[in-house]
Amino acid sequence: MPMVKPRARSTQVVIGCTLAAALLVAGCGGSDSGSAATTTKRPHPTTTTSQPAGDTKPAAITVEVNNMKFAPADVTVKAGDTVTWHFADKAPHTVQGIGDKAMGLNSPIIDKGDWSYTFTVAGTYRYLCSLHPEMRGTITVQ
Ligand SMILES: [Cu+2]
Repeated sequence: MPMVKPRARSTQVVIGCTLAAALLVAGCGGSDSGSAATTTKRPHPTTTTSQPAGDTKPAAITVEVNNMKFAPADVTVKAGDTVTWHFADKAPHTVQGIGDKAMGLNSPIIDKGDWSYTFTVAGTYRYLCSLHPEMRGTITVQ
């Protein structure tokens, strides 16, 4: 099978153009993609089972892991919600559940980055950092 050597120079040019295009897009991107508030008043009462948007949507909750602590340490979520731990400390940490109930809560050792867990069963989940057991938090799932 004949080997075709990639032409490094042209590849770099392509990457350069792509970056430039990306920067241009980012620079011009002024469109507000945030969730626009939907109309709250409806002239006609909506029928029965449809729930207002937002109530059933799983929430995204972030716990900051920094300065040797979880913040907020105590979080209350609904069943089905996903909690993301955002690791940004100088030291690596873990999220380690305490007791049988929280056994599934078991992150690797993370230096920087995110780790998420979706809570599907109601209850109280206590956890700590296995490297710094004084770092503790609680997730209450309703
Ligand atoms: Cu730690």
